[in-house]
Amino acid sequence: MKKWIVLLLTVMVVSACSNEPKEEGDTSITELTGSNERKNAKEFTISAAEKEWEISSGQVIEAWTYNGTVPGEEIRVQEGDHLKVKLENHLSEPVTIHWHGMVLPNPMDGVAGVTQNSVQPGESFVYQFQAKEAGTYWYHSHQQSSKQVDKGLYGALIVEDPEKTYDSDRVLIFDEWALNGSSSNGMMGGMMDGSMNDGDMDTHMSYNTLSINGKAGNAITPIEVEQNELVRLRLINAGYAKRTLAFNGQEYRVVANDGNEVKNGEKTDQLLEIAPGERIDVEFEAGNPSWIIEEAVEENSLSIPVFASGSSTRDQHARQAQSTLLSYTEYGEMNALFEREVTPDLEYDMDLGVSMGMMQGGMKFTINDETFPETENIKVSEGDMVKVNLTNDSMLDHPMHLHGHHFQVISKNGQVLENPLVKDLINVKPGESYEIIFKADNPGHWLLHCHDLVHANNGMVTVVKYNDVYSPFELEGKFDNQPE
Ligand SMILES: [Cu+2]
Repeated sequence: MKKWIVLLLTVMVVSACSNEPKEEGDTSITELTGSNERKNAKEFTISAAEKEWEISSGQVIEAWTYNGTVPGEEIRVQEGDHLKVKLENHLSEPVTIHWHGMVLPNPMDGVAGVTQNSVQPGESFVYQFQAKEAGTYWYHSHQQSSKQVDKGLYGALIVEDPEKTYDSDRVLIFDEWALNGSSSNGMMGGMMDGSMNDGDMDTHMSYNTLSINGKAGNAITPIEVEQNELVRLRLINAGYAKRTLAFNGQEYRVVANDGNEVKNGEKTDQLLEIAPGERIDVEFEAGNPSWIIEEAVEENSLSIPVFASGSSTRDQHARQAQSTLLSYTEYGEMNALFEREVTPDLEYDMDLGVSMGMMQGGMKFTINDETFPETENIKVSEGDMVKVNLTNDSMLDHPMHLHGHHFQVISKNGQVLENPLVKDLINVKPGESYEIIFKADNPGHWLLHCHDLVHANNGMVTVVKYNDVYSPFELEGKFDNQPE
């Protein structure tokens, strides 16, 4: 009797967790390499391990790190380089690395239970792929990512263009932490005085400390520039909450959006918003002797001093209020992937919702009222033009990220965009809708999910599945694969 129940339960668990069953003639995603070993590959070893990390003076956290630092060691290569990265796991829990924003072969995408098994403690995994397109990318664990990215398992991946438009560049990675004994400014202060913006209050209530490159408060490293230097800032949001940055009168241009070049953008000093998972590159000409970039919504929560070397006024930072927000849908020019009028082969509606549920924490984050893995998959055939209609009827932001492809934003709130906007993450705010379109030109199983990783962990994930390929990996199972 008991044995019978165990067997029944096992069958139920297996059928609930495994991917679509293999069909006759299907190809395993593990055969979709497209990137064989190269003799001249640039080699890196990334070691995941626990580390005490001093986030600010006297404040030490138990971080999970790639190569001992938060963020993890920066990986910087030239466009066209082949990479060979060995991930070694010295943690007590399984991990992976996902190469966020990179268009690469499916088995290299680093999603536990979808494109690989999670890398067990004491084991390693080798990622090999070509950095085909210059841009700002980042890497992070895609095993229990809501927990592991939060603990520090992320870093920058910079692919340099051989023809640089700038004199020097700096990478700024934003994150937030729940620390004991911090000041009540920042997130909590913002909530108290009502200055917090729409769509952002849910999962971040206890996150009271904002960081840049793993440092908070006075520990944040100032940006030192040369007079008249053209400086590129590569801004990456590795956190759960969007950042709104004030440049305090310093004019800048946006030059890349999710790693894709933006041309002919006007100089502006508007507020700049960066959603979770998003990457925005800006350039400015150093003229102002001393100024600050700061968080505009949560006052006094984050500031980065910028000063020209040799300047004697480095302690007097220019402040200049600005209240309008730069709109990416109405800024600059990008190379279109498709004609605006392209006819899709397939169309999917995705209604993004939030409801009280029976899951841990009480909140469910849904796609068409379902939570992962019960969400409907997006089934495509190679060559299809796929249109996805994203609608957010909830009160929270949902930064939706597609793996393995770029997409073009066709319209926002029913208004067709005049200039193409090419991204791999679009932050859908409360009440907004976007039509996005991508070409199914990279076979495999690819996640499309909310990059507020708490939302992903509580359901807001689906998978784009190419017909004729299958994944041999399963959720849960003996590798405890948990992509979200
Ligand atoms: Cu979300």
